[in-house]
Amino acid sequence: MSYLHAIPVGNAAGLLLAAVALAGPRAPVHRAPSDPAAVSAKLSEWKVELSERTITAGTVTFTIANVGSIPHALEVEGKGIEQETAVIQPGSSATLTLALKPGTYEVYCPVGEDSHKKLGMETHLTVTASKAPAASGAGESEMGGASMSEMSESRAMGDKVQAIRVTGGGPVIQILPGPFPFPDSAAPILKQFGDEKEGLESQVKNGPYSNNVAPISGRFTFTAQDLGPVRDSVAGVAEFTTQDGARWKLVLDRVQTKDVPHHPRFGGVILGLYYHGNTAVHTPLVPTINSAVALWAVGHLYRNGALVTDNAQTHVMLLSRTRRDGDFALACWDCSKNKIEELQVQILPGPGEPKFDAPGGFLFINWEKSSSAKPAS
Ligand SMILES: [Cu+2]
Repeated sequence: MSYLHAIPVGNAAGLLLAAVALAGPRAPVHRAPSDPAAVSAKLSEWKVELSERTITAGTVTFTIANVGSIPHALEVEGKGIEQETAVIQPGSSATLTLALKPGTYEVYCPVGEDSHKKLGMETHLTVTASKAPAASGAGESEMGGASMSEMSESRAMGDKVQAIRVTGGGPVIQILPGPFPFPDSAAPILKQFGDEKEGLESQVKNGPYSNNVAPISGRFTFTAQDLGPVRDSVAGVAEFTTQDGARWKLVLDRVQTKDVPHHPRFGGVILGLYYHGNTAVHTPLVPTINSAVALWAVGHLYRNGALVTDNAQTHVMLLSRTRRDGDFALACWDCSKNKIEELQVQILPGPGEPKFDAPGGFLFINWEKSSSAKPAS
């Protein structure tokens, strides 16, 4: 995913000045080092920003401000330490004082059983041996650079799955236009959507997120790789016959990486994401879900063997089950704890292209009991 690379490195000299200013009045704690470190942390949706990326070993006091609009907290984990603040309300602050040994620590928001972490509220802090002083702005900058490349490396080489193969299974349904069943839950979230609000509000009344579904047939298999902001890739084919008897084929071509407000695309593919619903990330007209993989891609779309477009805008996710057995009605506004087995593909025309020959002009297909695996390399 692209979070790591999207974190602003900041101005090293400015950060150093901030650290000096903060370190001033602090009372010494029992550990010996001459300079207890001070790190300020800012929490917001959906990031954790630290004033320092690298500090020296010893006592460190984190001053944590929640500058976001919902409650957050801060946890520091590594080298046998796992300490967190209480929940911090928006506009409030907290402090956390720890004795840190040299090493790399994960610093994240533990709220929502790691759901905030999955949305990006995660960063790292490198603690170096205490004899290396932060003597100058230039020195600090070099250390910052080193820690960034170390982090990239550990992320790339870690045991985190970087690729996933997904196979659609179980009942297949086509979702047709209709009203969204949780308009009252979505309304306060929609208020935050600015220019997009109007379009989304019309989708509340008659959009693609409805209980109006038709059982169909089809298959879908794809492989996606999460390799950073520009190297993500996807390959796969979906074939299905819609309720009107038309045979459709979608061939995934390449990922779409361009972010739009409220719709980050995470470099095209993201493995593990908590979003939609009440998160204010992507449309709230999908219930709140966890996804094993979410991707945005451009595909070639065919109808009854004839090319419709080479520019089909495609959103795919393998997500927490949102629909119930039997009638496949949306069963929950917060579905994030349900089993991840619903495979969803939404296909829209490219910019400026005509609507598809399908109800509502879009294609929205679910495979209700799907599975995923690490692809054989
Ligand atoms: Cu949080």
